[in-house]
Amino acid sequence: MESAIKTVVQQFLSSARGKENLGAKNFQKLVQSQLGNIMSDTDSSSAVKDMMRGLDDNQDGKVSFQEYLNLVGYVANAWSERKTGTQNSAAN
Ligand SMILES: [Ca+2]
Repeated sequence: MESAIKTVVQQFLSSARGKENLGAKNFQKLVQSQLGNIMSDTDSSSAVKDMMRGLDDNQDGKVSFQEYLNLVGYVANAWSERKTGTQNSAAN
Protein backbone atom coordinates (compact mmCIF):
# COMPACT_ATOMS: atom_id res chain seq x y z
CA MET A 1 0.00 0.00 0.00
CA GLU A 2 2.86 2.39 0.75
CA SER A 3 4.24 1.89 -2.73
CA ALA A 4 0.81 2.59 -4.23
CA ILE A 5 0.58 5.87 -2.30
CA LYS A 6 4.09 6.83 -3.39
CA THR A 7 3.16 6.07 -6.98
CA VAL A 8 0.04 8.24 -6.76
CA VAL A 9 2.05 11.18 -5.40
CA GLN A 10 5.00 10.70 -7.74
CA GLN A 11 2.73 10.48 -10.74
CA PHE A 12 1.18 13.84 -9.96
CA LEU A 13 4.57 15.49 -9.36
CA SER A 14 6.11 14.23 -12.57
CA SER A 15 3.00 15.04 -14.62
CA ALA A 16 2.78 18.56 -13.16
CA ARG A 17 6.48 19.12 -13.93
CA GLY A 18 7.25 21.10 -10.82
CA LYS A 19 4.04 23.10 -10.87
CA GLU A 20 1.29 22.96 -8.28
CA ASN A 21 -1.42 22.10 -10.78
CA LEU A 22 -1.93 19.91 -13.81
CA GLY A 23 -2.89 21.77 -16.94
CA ALA A 24 -5.36 20.27 -19.40
CA LYS A 25 -2.71 18.71 -21.62
CA ASN A 26 -0.75 17.11 -18.80
CA PHE A 27 -3.94 15.90 -17.17
CA GLN A 28 -5.01 14.24 -20.40
CA LYS A 29 -1.60 12.59 -20.79
CA LEU A 30 -1.72 11.30 -17.23
CA VAL A 31 -5.22 9.86 -17.58
CA GLN A 32 -4.50 8.24 -20.93
CA SER A 33 -1.19 6.74 -19.91
CA GLN A 34 -2.07 5.71 -16.36
CA LEU A 35 -5.80 5.04 -16.24
CA GLY A 36 -6.58 3.67 -19.68
CA ASN A 37 -7.19 0.16 -18.41
CA ILE A 38 -9.28 0.98 -15.38
CA MET A 39 -11.44 3.74 -16.88
CA SER A 40 -13.46 3.77 -20.05
CA ASP A 41 -13.48 6.74 -22.45
CA THR A 42 -9.89 7.82 -21.77
CA ASP A 43 -9.18 7.75 -25.51
CA SER A 44 -11.78 10.43 -26.06
CA SER A 45 -10.28 13.85 -25.42
CA SER A 46 -13.73 15.36 -24.95
CA ALA A 47 -14.53 12.75 -22.29
CA VAL A 48 -11.26 13.55 -20.53
CA LYS A 49 -12.09 17.26 -20.70
CA ASP A 50 -15.48 16.56 -19.12
CA MET A 51 -13.75 14.53 -16.44
CA MET A 52 -11.38 17.40 -15.75
CA ARG A 53 -14.23 19.90 -15.53
CA GLY A 54 -15.94 17.62 -13.03
CA LEU A 55 -12.81 17.47 -10.88
CA ASP A 56 -12.01 21.16 -11.05
CA ASP A 57 -13.69 22.25 -7.82
CA ASN A 58 -12.34 25.80 -7.83
CA GLN A 59 -12.88 26.13 -11.59
CA ASP A 60 -9.45 27.50 -12.39
CA GLY A 61 -9.08 25.25 -15.42
CA LYS A 62 -6.37 23.19 -13.74
CA VAL A 63 -6.26 20.10 -11.56
CA SER A 64 -4.68 20.65 -8.13
CA PHE A 65 -3.24 17.85 -6.04
CA GLN A 66 -6.40 17.74 -3.94
CA GLU A 67 -8.59 17.59 -7.04
CA TYR A 68 -6.36 14.82 -8.39
CA LEU A 69 -6.84 12.89 -5.14
CA ASN A 70 -10.59 13.11 -5.70
CA LEU A 71 -10.03 11.38 -9.03
CA VAL A 72 -7.95 8.68 -7.34
CA GLY A 73 -10.71 8.20 -4.76
CA TYR A 74 -13.34 8.03 -7.46
CA VAL A 75 -11.40 5.46 -9.47
CA ALA A 76 -10.68 3.41 -6.33
CA ASN A 77 -14.34 3.48 -5.42
CA ALA A 78 -15.42 2.40 -8.90
CA TRP A 79 -12.86 -0.41 -8.80
CA SER A 80 -14.13 -1.54 -5.42
CA GLU A 81 -17.71 -1.59 -6.70
CA ARG A 82 -16.62 -3.67 -9.65
CA LYS A 83 -14.87 -6.14 -7.34
CA THR A 84 -17.60 -6.44 -4.73
CA GLY A 85 -20.65 -5.74 -6.83
CA THR A 86 -21.91 -3.32 -4.22
CA GLN A 87 -22.35 0.42 -4.03
CA ASN A 88 -20.02 2.02 -1.51
CA SER A 89 -21.62 4.71 0.60
CA ALA A 90 -18.81 7.11 -0.34
CA ALA A 91 -20.21 7.23 -3.86
CA ASN A 92 -23.54 8.60 -2.72
CA1 LIG B 1 -8.69 23.45 -10.01
